[in-house]
Amino acid sequence: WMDHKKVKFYTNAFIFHGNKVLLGYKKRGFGLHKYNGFGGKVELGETSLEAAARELEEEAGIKSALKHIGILFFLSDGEDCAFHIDIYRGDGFAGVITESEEMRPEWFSTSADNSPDTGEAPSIPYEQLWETDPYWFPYLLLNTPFRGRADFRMDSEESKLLPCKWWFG
Ligand code: 6OG
Repeated sequence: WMDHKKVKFYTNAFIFHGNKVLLGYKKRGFGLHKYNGFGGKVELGETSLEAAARELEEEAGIKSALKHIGILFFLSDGEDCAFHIDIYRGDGFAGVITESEEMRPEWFSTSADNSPDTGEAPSIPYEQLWETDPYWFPYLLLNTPFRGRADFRMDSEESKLLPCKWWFG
């Protein structure tokens, strides 16, 4: 039985520089008040890579040679759409990082320990990412391709969609 009739395609791009990763604090819309990579919906007539580059420039003001590194597939109870998210990694960037109406970009340290060489960058705020991100972030940080799937279900206590089954690797 298949009750998810449509798949929506999204992108998410993470920019690395030295031992830091750039995340955006979401100021509006989906994933409000969470940190995430830069991305959005793949529009009709563009490829996923084109969408990723466009969204990175719209939301952070920069360009980067993006490399496809992961695929996420999410199903949610009560939604007739499944989500396919292409994850991209960019090492280095061109342009000036600019806050947009949607995202406030901030650097975070990729080293587990907060050693002096990471400068002032705080460590990755895992508690402010999407719930399943901590499962695949290690692959992203190690520059290792990955894919994963999670099923979200309405949690009656927290009254929000939370992952109930997942697999990443
Ligand atoms: P707009 O509709 O605001 O784009 N997105 C997720 N990202 C992560 N890391 N984990 C999830 O777990 C996500 N679900 C959706 C895809 C929405 C952005 O949110 C991402 C898009 O980049 C559930 O333009």
